[in-house]
Amino acid sequence: MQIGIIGLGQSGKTTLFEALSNIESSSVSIASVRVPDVRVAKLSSIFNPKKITLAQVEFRDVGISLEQDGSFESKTIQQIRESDALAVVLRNFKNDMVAHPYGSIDAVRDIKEIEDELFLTDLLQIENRIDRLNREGKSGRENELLSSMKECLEQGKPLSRMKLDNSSEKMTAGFRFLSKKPLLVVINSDENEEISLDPIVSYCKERDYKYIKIYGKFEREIGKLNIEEQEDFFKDIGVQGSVVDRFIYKCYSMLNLISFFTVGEDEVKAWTIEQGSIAVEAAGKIHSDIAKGFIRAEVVGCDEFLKAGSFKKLKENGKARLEGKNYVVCDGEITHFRFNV
Ligand SMILES: Nc1nc2c(ncn2[C@@H]2O[C@H](COP(=O)(O)OP(=O)(O)OP(=O)(O)O)[C@@H](O)[C@H]2O)c(=O)[nH]1
Ligand SMILES: [Mg+2]
Repeated sequence: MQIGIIGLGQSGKTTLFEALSNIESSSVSIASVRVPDVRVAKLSSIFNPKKITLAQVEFRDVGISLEQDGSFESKTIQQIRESDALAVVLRNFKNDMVAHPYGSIDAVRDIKEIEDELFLTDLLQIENRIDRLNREGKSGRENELLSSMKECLEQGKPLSRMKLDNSSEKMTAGFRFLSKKPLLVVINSDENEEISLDPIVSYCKERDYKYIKIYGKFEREIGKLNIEEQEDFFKDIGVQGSVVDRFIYKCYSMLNLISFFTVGEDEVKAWTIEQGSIAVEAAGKIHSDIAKGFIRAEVVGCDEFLKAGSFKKLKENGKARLEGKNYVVCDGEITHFRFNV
C-alpha cells in the first residue's frame, strides 16, 4: 500500500517524509515504514519467535512539478495516480526564510487549490473518454456513468463522494481517478507560533476528510531522540505519540484497514486487511493455497490470549473459537488457519 504525500511547494512534504521514514537523502523519495504495533511486541514476548514481522506502509514524497499554467505536469499526475491514498500537506507555519507560493498562510485556500488540480485532471480524463465513446457511437452504461461522474466534479465534489455499486466500481477502476482516492489532510504547524486551525478543520469536516495536525520540522528532529526523551516533548507540544504512530493510525482508519496476527515460535507476524474481510480472504493474504484449501480458522482476540497466556489455557477455558470461511475477521485477532491442499 502506498501513500502519496502531495501539497503545494514548500508546505513541508519532504520534512514529513523524512520524519516518517527517518531517511534524509534527497535521492530517496519512496520509503517503507513498519507499522508500529504494541500487540506484536507483547505477543513476541510470549513466543520468543525467530522472526518478528510488522506490517509495512510505503510513503512517497511526490515531487510536484507544475506546467506554466500552474497545472500538474504529467509526471506528477502519474505519481499521484500510482498511490493508493493521498496525504495533502498544508502549510500552517510562518517562516520568513521560506517563501509561500501565494505569499500568505491560508490552508483552506491551499487545499482548494490542490482539489481543483485533482478534480480538473479527472474531468479532462472523463471528457476525453466520453468524446471517444461518442465518436464511436457508444451511448451505453459507461457513457452514462462517466457523465454522472463529470457532473459530480462540476459541482465541485470529489469522486470519492459518489456511492457506486460493485459493477460501476469495476467499470471505472482502471481510470484510477485522483479525486477518488482516500485523502488525509496534514496540517503542518510550527511549535512556536500557533495559527488557528479552526477554518481548515471545519473545511475538513464539511468535506468529510480525515485530518491530522503535525509539527513537521520539530517532530522530524525529536524523532531522532530515544523514546523516553521523545515522550517529554510529546507532552510539551500536546501530541499523543510520535508522528509515525499518529500518522499511520490515521492512514489505517482512513483506508478502513485492520491488522490480524499469526503467531508461533518461528514467527509472529502482523497482516493488514480491509475491515469487513472474511476469514478466507485473510487466509488468502498469507497464501492462495490456504484460501483454496480452507477448512476452518481458529480465532482468538489478542487481549484474550494475552490474559490467558497460552493456547492450552484458552482451550481449557473454552475461549478458542473455530470459525468458517465467511467469518468477519476483527482487528487484533490471532488466527490459525486449518487447510487442506
Ligand atoms: N518553521 C517551520 N518551518 C518548516 C516546518 N516544516 C517545514 N519547514 C521548512 O519549510 C521548508 C520547506 O520544507 P520542505 O519539507 O522541503 O517542503 P516541500 O513541500 O518538500 O517543498 P518542495 O518539495 O520544494 O515543494 C524547509 O526549509 C523546512 O525546514 C515547520 O513546521 N515550521
Ligand atoms: Mg520536497
